[in-house]
Amino acid sequence: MVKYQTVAVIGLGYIGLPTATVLASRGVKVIGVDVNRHAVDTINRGEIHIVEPDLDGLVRHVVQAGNLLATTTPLAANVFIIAVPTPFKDGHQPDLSYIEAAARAIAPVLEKNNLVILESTSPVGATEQLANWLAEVRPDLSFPHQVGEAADIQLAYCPERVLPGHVLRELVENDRIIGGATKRAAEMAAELYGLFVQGECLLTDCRTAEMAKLTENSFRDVNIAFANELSMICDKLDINVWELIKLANRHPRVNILQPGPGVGGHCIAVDPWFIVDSAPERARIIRTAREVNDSKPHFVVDKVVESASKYREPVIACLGLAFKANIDDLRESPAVEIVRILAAKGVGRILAVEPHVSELPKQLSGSIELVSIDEAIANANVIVILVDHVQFKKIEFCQEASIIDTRGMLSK
Ligand code: SAJ
Repeated sequence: MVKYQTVAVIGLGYIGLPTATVLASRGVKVIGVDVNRHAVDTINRGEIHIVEPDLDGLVRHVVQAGNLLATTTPLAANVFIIAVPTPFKDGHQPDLSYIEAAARAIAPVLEKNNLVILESTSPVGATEQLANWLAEVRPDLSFPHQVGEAADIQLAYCPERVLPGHVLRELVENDRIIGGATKRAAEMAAELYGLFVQGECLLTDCRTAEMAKLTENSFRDVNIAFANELSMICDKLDINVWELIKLANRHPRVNILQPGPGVGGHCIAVDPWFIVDSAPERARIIRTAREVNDSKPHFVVDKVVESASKYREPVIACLGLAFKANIDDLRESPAVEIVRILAAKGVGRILAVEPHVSELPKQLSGSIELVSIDEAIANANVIVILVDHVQFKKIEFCQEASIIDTRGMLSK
């Protein structure tokens, strides 16, 4: 490892920080860049501003060893890895403004023979757009879309595919798709990822790599939508969907995923829209799956309203706010959405339980009370299981309360 003495990672969030840290742990000098001064200061103290198991110890180690330095402005490096968010705008169109800002920030320090890697989940064509933005600021340098292999600056698209909560293990063990703007770019990027990836590095072009990332998350979304649709059909037909799925999955070629209160997180609930936006008239199943999954929280709300109507003064305990079990992440969480709608409808007294947070998120402030498991169970006449956190599996539910189990926790 002599070629990549210095790597700059732009965006020190859930993906950028672990990537910077793992690279630094392999002896690479890493400059971590983030516009968030608080994040930069925290990392330079050897601490972290996000929740991810085991990351804190590794960050402390690489910062103390002098291999990771965080800053708010990019410095010169051999490789630049961009790992910034790509949310969507109104109308579900991808918002590439963070990538553009990253491009404009690194352009002034680019040097001949640099490699720029985009890791952010992006619509097809984003890497070429990135090259255009860089070329605009640096007409003195050549880029692959202008001169191909001979370009001064090489570009690659290498999507992350790690599961939150298991990031450090999956960063190393997962296979990695490496899309090069040129063959040379793909080979350069593969050499870099080869420093820490034990899985296989699979080389392709940028557009295929961009689409692969979107495809993986859409595959998951479509399959969860199938499970969620089944759960709503089974509710009507008075069939236990969890038992049904368990039985159907005994077929050697059937593998149905689990229904839930809806799909959350900032990936699976977002990425399929990038495909829909690129080919609206063709992406019919992908769009419908999004709509089915987005409709599930409303279905759950209707069930709660129906149950609550049996009580004069309903007290509703909502168990879990995170977007999935055993994490603290509330982003795009269907549980948060359900609790918010219930409160807005004034269905009753709402008690929320979330062992991973100490205060309610802004959108739930007001009449909702954040309480302990015991307090919720003791007072509720309607209990809604929204997340199957390990803490909830130990609860002894009283017979009298009405229970709405969106995760099938009690059926498994
Ligand atoms: N969910 C269900 N039923 C299931 C599985 C999941 O309702 O059977 C729900 C979860 O409760 C959650 C949502 O789907 O609300 C997403 O959870 P997840 O665990 O499936 O995925 P994420 O969002 O944590 O991470 C995904 C992963 N992608 C795939 O598995 C294809 C991860 O590998 C990606 O790196 C990540 O998105 C990303 O960053 O794109």
